[in-house]
Amino acid sequence: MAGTFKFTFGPWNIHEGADPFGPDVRDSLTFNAKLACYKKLGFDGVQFHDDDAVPNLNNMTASEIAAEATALKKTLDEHGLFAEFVAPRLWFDPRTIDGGFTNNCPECRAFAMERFKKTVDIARLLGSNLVVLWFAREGTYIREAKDSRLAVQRIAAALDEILAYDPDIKIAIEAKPNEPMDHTYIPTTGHAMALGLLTRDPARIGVNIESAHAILANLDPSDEMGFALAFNKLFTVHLNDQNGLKFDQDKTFGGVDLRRAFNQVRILDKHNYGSNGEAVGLDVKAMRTQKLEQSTKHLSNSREIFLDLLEVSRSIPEAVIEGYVAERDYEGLERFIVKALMGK
Ligand code: XLS
Ligand code: MG
Repeated sequence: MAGTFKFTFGPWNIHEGADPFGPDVRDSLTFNAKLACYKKLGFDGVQFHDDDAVPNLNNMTASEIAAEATALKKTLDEHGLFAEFVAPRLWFDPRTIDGGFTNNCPECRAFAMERFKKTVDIARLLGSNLVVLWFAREGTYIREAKDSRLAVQRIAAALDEILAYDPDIKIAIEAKPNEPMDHTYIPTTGHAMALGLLTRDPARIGVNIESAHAILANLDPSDEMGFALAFNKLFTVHLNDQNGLKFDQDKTFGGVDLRRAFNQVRILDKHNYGSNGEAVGLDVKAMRTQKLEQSTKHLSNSREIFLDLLEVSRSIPEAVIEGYVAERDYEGLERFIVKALMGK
């Protein structure tokens, strides 16, 4: 049990509370006001979308983007924060209405590729060699709209082009089975890892496992993590929670199923997660009902729940678990674990 844990989140995790059925309910915090929250909430680093880092990047030249990213790196240094990764926001622009790399329109695909390259440039200037790729609109509402074989080949070609573009960049694919699409291509960790095999350097393709996304695929997040760990491909995580098969909730880590959260903490800790610099990202969303003054609690709570579960996990003598396992007494083991979780 030797994980080393540093915590990160993205500026989008402090938000105004709009949902598809209603507008903002909280005032916006400026980016600098958000940055000032990180250390206070117990966090060490920042996750970025490309336009969180350089707003308006579509209308800027390469040197303007570089100047802004360089200035941001200085600001991060002043706050004592590091940039964990940058992710291209490929789901907002009119040109990505039907996806980025799988778009049926060639000019739109070219836009996605250019944007992804800018994301890589920004990451490097922020001192990170990691980009995260969540596939968002790379999927279909109806199957006939795209050819699924061609779509996967196009995504692989895009990854391959990025690997060639920067020889040190690593790509963490964040798989999610649905939302906003009916079905998204590359819906699970296994798909993401297999996709890497179609590129020039599979070693630089890994995954970002989000708890809620695994749950939406009806899979157990800790087993997904174990799968990626077995291939040394767990480049980062997005911990949160999810109450069943519905819209992506991004609930506070451990807020729905404490034992499922416990097992995620445990598998990470058991296999020295963090020893190669990996961070624990918390992709959580405040409830719309939270007042502005309390709208960062989901972040500090998620981190504290992680650390509480770590304490529980580390307090459990391995020999006791091994004893139950040796007897094949899994009913006994179940009672023992539930007691530990209840502090008994
Ligand atoms: C959406 C994803 C997204 C990524 C970052 O479901 O969780 O927020 O984490 O691009
Ligand atoms: Mg996420």
